[in-house]
Amino acid sequence: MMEETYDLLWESILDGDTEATASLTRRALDDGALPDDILNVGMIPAMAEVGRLFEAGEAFIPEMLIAAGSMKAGLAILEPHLAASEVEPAGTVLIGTVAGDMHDIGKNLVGMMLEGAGFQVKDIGVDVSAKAFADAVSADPSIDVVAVSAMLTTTMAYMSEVVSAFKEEDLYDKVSIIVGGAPTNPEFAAAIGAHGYAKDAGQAVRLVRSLVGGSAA
Ligand code: B1M
Repeated sequence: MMEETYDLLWESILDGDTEATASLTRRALDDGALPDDILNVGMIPAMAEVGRLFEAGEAFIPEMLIAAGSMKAGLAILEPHLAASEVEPAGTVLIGTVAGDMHDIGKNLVGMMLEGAGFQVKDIGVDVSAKAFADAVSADPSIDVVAVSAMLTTTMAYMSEVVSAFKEEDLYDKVSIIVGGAPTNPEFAAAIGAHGYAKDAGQAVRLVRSLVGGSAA
């Protein structure tokens, strides 16, 4: 029965049917589905399928955009359930997507999961320059970790400029810079001098916990 809801959810995201995505997400929650399952079984595979269709030349930018809109509608409903933590903030994470890159769903999800794990999250948005990342850290000494997202092979290279800016501004040893996003990998992270790499939102939470320590649940 839950499979049927997940199938419909998948379809609604591919169709860009925002209302259906929202109501199916609510239905799944009402029926007792775990927020993680709704996300990982119903939603993320739909975005992977949109990406596959785009690559195959069977979907185009408008289709990717409307699918993203639906996914966001579902995520907005899931958010309070993913971020249902009552622990004291164990650290502060600045998160953003690098310059030239507009993808924000993965970044938003990582931010939500970190909040759910008890961290304070400052989201600096998309298309963020190395200087803007560094300035944000200079302006807020409470930031412990900087999480940088990139979804394009063309923009991931820019992550090394973020690391360089932190070295130049003498911030590299004050915070941990961690990277993630589909084209990135641990070898790349190590090569550019990032302090860590996370494949997905769950790993990002574990990584931040290991870097910051503290008692976040
Ligand atoms: Co774009 N796009 N897109 N797109 N888009 C991809 C990424 C692509 C793989 C599609 C494809 O060809 N199969 C491809 C990149 C190819 C490449 O570089 N190798 C691509 C392309 C080419 C483009 C354009 C260049 C297309 C064009 O104009 N010709 C263009 C670029 C625009 C720009 O940014 N300058 C473009 C535009 C767009 C839209 C704006 C239409 C839209 C984005 C809307 C939005 O985000 N608000 C869009 C979408 C929706 C996608 C796909 C279909 C879905 C992305 C997504 O939201 N996934 C994507 C295909 C795909 O991913 N299979 C694709 C769901 C999300 C939950 O997963 O983002 O991977 P993800 O995040 C994960 C992990 O990666 C990780 O954790 C997250 C949660 O588990 N993670 C982190 C992410 N950030 C992290 C940070 C961390 C840690 C983990 O910090 C430590």
